[in-house]
Amino acid sequence: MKYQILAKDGRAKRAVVETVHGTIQTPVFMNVGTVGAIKGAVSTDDLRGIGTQVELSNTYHLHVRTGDKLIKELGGLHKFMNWDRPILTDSGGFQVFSLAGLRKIKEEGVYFNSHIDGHKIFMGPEESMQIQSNLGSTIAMAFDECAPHPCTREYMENSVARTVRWLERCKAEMARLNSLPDTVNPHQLLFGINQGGTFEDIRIAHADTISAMDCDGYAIGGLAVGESHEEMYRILDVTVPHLPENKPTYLMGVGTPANILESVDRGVDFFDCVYPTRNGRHGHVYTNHGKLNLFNEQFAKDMRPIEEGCQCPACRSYSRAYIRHLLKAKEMLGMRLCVLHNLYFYNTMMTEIREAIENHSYAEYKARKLEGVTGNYK
Ligand code: PRF
Ligand code: ZN
Repeated sequence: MKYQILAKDGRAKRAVVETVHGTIQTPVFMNVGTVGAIKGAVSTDDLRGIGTQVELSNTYHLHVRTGDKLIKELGGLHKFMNWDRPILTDSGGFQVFSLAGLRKIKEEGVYFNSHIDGHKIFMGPEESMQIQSNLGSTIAMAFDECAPHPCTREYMENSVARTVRWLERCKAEMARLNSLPDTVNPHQLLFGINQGGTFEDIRIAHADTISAMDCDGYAIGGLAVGESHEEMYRILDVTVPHLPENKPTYLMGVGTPANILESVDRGVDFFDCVYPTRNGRHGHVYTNHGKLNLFNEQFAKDMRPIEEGCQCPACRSYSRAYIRHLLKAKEMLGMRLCVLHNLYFYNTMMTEIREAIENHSYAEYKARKLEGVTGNYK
């Protein structure tokens, strides 16, 4: 992997990442396709059309349904879902904590019940790496614990210490898997994950420790889990300077357009979030004049596109009135068009962000965009 910073504007970084599956221009918003599909009947052809650079899938979900062994047998996740650009897989740690029923965290890993049929599963660092290796993703995430928020200082110290030991095991297992003769992607990259909740000193000590462990990139986990936006920005302010500047920095599960604009300004260059897809499925669409709810009566006779001038597949062909009608009639096309518009909105915002950093006009761009996205639609 090669990471090259092309421009900086304040703390904002504009970089390129070269991978075996092609180049990633950062800052980037990864489009979430949990089970190897973007929810809302969005195809990989659609993704290519709306400028998606990286698709994100989940280790845990693909393991419990269909199974990583079968996907490996069929040639890996890229071939299976017909996507040849980069894929990042999350390690399962977070999904196990947020989804699975009864679970027990031990030194060796996590024991939990499947959210599909309740059967007992064990996942530790080695299992997570093996599953991600079977999927053959471009970037694998380390197996971590995203501690509950809030939790005691003592809980957090123990959790973070274990996450460090888990990262050592992830690294060793990944090295072993990448050297096997039948590995789907022998160049698979590994990103470590910083934890520590809102305890600044724990965050910093953990960032220093994992930075010395020479991962391909570093994520900041354990944020956007219930703390305020101000707390999240404060943690980014103190943590990002303790992660290597010459490697990707990924803020997991974030966020709103405003969260992304603020985090780019603090040196983050990878993002992912379910908001554009989840909101789209509920008829909530992003515009530069605030978010609108297409279920509202006010759009019943509105023949304008969701956003004037938007080049997405929804806005190029359909009106708010028609999409509202589809949503009300529970026609799948309604959801699909809203999701496509929202992903296009996010992807396009990232393009604007990259241009603004290159032009050293990020501060002006951010102020203008923030005003638009947080504004109330009239
Ligand atoms: N860890 C992992 N995935 C995640 C998170 C985390 O802390 C978060 C927290 N926002 C989202 N996704 N492995
Ligand atoms: Zn649009």
